[in-house]
Amino acid sequence: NNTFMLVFNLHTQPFKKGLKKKKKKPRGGVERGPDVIRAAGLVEKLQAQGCAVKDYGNLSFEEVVPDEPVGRAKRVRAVGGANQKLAEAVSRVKRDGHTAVMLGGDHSLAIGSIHGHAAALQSPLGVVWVDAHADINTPLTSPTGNLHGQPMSYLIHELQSKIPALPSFSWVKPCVAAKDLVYIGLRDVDPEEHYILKLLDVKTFSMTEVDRLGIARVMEETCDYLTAKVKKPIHLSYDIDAIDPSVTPATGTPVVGGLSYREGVYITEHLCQTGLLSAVDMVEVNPARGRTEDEVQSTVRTAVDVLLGCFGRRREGNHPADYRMPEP
Ligand code: 6HN
Ligand code: MN
Ligand code: MN
Ligand code: MN
Repeated sequence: NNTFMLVFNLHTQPFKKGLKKKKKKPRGGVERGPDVIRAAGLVEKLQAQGCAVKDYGNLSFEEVVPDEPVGRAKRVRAVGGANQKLAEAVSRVKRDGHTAVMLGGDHSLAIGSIHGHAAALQSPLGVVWVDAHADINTPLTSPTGNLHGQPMSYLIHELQSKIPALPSFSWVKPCVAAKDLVYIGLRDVDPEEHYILKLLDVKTFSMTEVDRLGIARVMEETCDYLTAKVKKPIHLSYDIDAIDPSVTPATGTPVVGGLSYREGVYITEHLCQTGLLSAVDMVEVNPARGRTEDEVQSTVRTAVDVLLGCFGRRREGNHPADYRMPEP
């Protein structure tokens, strides 16, 4: 059966100042995503559906102090160094022939995750980016300086000339062609990002297209588009904020009008059936952003169900291939 590896934890956003001062016990930020996803039983549930899982544990990263902003870009050295480590780990896992699952942490981990995945392949990969956001700001277009809004810009060949040299980023080489990227779920795209998407003619299924076409057609077109010439391995980068905040509120940058739970799960059921899914990021689950325990649990359970869908869970039901009914 399938063999999978888990799990990396990468948090690249600064710890919120003042968190410690609050009387309420701090619940941790986005760096606690992997542990709450584990606590929700991800590994056991994957095993129960027939997957061999190895949990590689959390990667640990060095704090870099000071890590002064470079232009507007924040925490560049920490994020660059952490992603280099992540890229090497992902490459190793891919070379061993496993499907890689990266748990975040925030979306800046896609730099190392996709880079490491691409480095291990002999051929190009396709990227399916499920997100309310395009995360394709360059360090120079970013309105916030947050690196979680920028990962795709470092990875796209066609943007290479627009990326300034940054400390701890010299190892990053573009590894994805603009035509091998598909977005699903967009609804909060910066003007500069919109310009980039149009300039590079990137395939996008914003929430408008999800409304117009329905998720089934969006997924058919996504896979037809990515596999038109050759069947490429697919890297799924899934930001939990793609799903509507009524379902997954515990995330850093929620945006109204998102995917339903059913659409969110359908995406993974469809990608699983292609047999091309080669690596998955699940990012931006932030337990500290849930206002109640129910909000946290709803977010985490949805993230787990999305991942189970990537690895064979079907809503019609499943049974092991060797199941035999008990004889009376
Ligand atoms: N995410 N476009 C904004 C920025 O800061 O560049 C928001 C990015 C949000 C990133 O969580 O997907
Ligand atoms: Mn984030
Ligand atoms: Mn994102
Ligand atoms: Mn997002």
